[in-house]
Amino acid sequence: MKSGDRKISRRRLLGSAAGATAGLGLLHESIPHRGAHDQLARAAGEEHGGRGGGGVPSEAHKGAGHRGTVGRVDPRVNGFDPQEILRDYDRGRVVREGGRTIREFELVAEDREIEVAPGVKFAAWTYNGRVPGPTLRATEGERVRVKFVNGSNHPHTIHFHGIHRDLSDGIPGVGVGNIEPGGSTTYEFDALPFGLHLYHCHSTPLAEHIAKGLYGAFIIDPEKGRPEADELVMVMNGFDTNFDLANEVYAVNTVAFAYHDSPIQVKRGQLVRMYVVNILEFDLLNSFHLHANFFDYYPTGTKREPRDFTDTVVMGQGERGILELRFPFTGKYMFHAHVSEFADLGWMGFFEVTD
Ligand SMILES: [Cu+2]
Repeated sequence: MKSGDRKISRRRLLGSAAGATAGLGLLHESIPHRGAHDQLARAAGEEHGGRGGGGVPSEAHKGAGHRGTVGRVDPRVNGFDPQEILRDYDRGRVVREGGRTIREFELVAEDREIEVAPGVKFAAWTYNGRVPGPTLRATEGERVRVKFVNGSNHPHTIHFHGIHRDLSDGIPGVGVGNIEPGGSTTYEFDALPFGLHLYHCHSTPLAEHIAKGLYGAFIIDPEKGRPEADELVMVMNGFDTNFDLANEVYAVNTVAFAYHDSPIQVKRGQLVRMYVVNILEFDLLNSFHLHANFFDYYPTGTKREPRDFTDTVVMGQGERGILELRFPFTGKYMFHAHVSEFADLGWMGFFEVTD
């Protein structure tokens, strides 16, 4: 292979079927991730050292023993905390009109610099100042009314996944179309079907408007509800920090290694329900793998019966699903993208299970 072939760009790989087939082996090397690798892996050396003797070190359940970052992202600087995003649901304001329940939400687009890994700043576009935007939650059959205010310097929309009229679809050129800076509109539709959906900006260039941070999870609960559980929202995302149309940082809920540094606390034996959304841009696939356990998997959450009993799910862009499980043992259990490169670049964390 000529050395010049190695400079093939990720965009060109994806743009050509023949190139993609021939180039899959090249993909990893051709992604300009080196700088971020070095930056994110700096801490790895110390944690891996000094345990050559075999046997389980006494601190095995305390230390992660895996690469992470030097330092932490201060949630006060970002104005949002991945730990809180996990269990933070916006159920809107309920009003009754003509015998119907209406849920009113308000989303404001805002340009805002956020920190996605310690010292790694990203000029984000946000809904309500956070990435991902608020997790909106309604019940099947209710009316949803979303007031959208564009406080950003760019035109934006909100496009909801679901079943609704074209006029409420939130895309340029249909209905109210793009909302200009300083403008506002209201989207209204019925909450259908029940399941796990998402919302995101649909202005062009589309990949940029999504990758900058304008997205969030949208849960429609079945009318009869779901069994009581500890419910967690995980939006799998990534950040192109050097404008090369590829991600340098990967995460769940935006901050690289957030749940590596502060494991998600869950109780042994309790039903845990994860709402997992893949909103990654620039990479065709993402995945979710859990260690030492299996889960029931409900793709898009639209059926009452699980499709799979597995420990790994692969998701394309915009795919999402509900994962249900119980942890039978106490301890620390890793979860990460089984696209292993993403795990090294931030998409890795732990559950800490206690009695
Ligand atoms: Cu936008």
